Amino acid sequence: MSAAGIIDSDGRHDTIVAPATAQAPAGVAVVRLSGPRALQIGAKIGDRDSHDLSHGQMRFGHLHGADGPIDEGYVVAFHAPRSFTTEHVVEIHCHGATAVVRAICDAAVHWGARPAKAGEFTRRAWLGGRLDLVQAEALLDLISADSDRARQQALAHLDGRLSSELGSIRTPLLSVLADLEARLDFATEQDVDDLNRDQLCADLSSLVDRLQHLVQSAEAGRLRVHGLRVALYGAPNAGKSTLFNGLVGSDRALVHDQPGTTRDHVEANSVVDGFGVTWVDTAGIRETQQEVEAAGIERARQAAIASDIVIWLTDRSGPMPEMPTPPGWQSDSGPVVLAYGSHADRSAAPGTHLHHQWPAISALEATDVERIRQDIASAIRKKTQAMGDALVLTRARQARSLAMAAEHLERACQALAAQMSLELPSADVRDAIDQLDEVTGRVVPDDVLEVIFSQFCIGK
Ligand SMILES: Nc1nc2c(ncn2[C@@H]2O[C@H](COP(=O)(O)OP(=O)(O)O)[C@@H](O)[C@H]2O)c(=O)[nH]1
Ligand SMILES: [Mg+2]
Repeated sequence: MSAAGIIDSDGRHDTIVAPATAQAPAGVAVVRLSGPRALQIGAKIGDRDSHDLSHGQMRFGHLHGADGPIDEGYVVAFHAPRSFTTEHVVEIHCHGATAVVRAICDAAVHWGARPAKAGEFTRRAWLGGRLDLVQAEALLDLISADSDRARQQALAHLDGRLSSELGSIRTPLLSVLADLEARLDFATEQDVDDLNRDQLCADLSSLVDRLQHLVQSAEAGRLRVHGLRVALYGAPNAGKSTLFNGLVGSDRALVHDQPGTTRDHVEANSVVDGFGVTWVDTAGIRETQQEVEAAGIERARQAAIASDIVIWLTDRSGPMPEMPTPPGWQSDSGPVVLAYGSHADRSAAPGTHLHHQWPAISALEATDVERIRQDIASAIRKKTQAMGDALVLTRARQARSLAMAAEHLERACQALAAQMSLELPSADVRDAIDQLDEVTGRVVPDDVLEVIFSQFCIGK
């Protein structure tokens, strides 16, 4: 359970190596080494004496492997503990050819390093006390940020704002626990009775409020970091694929006047108002005997359920078909549904009249597409109103733990109010602290750690 307990099942005293930059032809790539032998191995590759690798100094020269020169480039060392991992770290800046990067990694392995596992550099930074777990997760979010909101949110957590809020909840809990334990261990009946249970309950309740405020912010935080899914939904030929292409800004989905063209759903990403949006085009909903189309329609329903916002299109000029209603559209927990009447540029089909219940749009008109994008932006703003500040949770893991911490504290209050033995509130306060510690990583089960660090790629 403890940090100390996991140090060495995977050989923390090994020196690890991995490319720190993405593997693709590029002007420059960086290979990173960390561990006790990093300086010696880096010096071998840089073909110089390890004393020569002073902290933070870039050294230019040939880069060598066991079989001779590989490239020319820079070697820079960061001496423990003044490095990202708090160990000796060496970075080798070489040309970004995959063959060069591979040869440098091979050379490092030849001289005693081993290839790093996913997230292992960050894991060592955490073990070295450089980051807590909230910050390690923020780093992961920053590395994969594809919108401004995601980047700003990750940076706020990397700065430690959430960690310090959790710390300011933990500190008073520790004194409450110490007080309760002292009374249990050493006190006479008289001392126990001295306890101002009402005051203690009031203090705990204000901490519960702060925890619950954080838990409620988790939905907004998720949208900020991971973005939203917006699904297009409706009958065949409503113009979903045309609108999808307009929103995405390229001809990603096939458009055809034959109904039932879109069968599998098609996804594309863009940014709306600083938020990452995944647009999902889906198969038109209708009764069908065709097995493949029916499977597509089932996927469309699933996509609508799994989305945050549904754009529901109906051809306002056509004979009104049975309107395929998006699943869960009127439930509180379901997606926000924005309905439009499409084909606004057309007159009504013979024998029918135009349907006026929805805002009229033409998927072929750039101004209408822009208007829908604006509607989406305000729907996103409404969904994320709660998050004026950076103090939001960004992971389900964090929300679960803090909700449990709040529950423990509520139980502690109930036990205090009911004049029960102090052992009960004491155990609950301790459990609440454990939950906080699991979020920041002071105490964290190994399997949770595995999940967190395995989300990183190799070299991070
Ligand atoms: N006049 C007009 N035609 C449209 C409009 N939107 C789509 N279409 C046409 O309607 C047909 C079906 O469009 P498509 O986007 O494939 O519909 P989907 O089945 O809902 O994906 C195609 O021929 C489109 O060019 C529109 O707003 N106005
Ligand atoms: Mg389509």
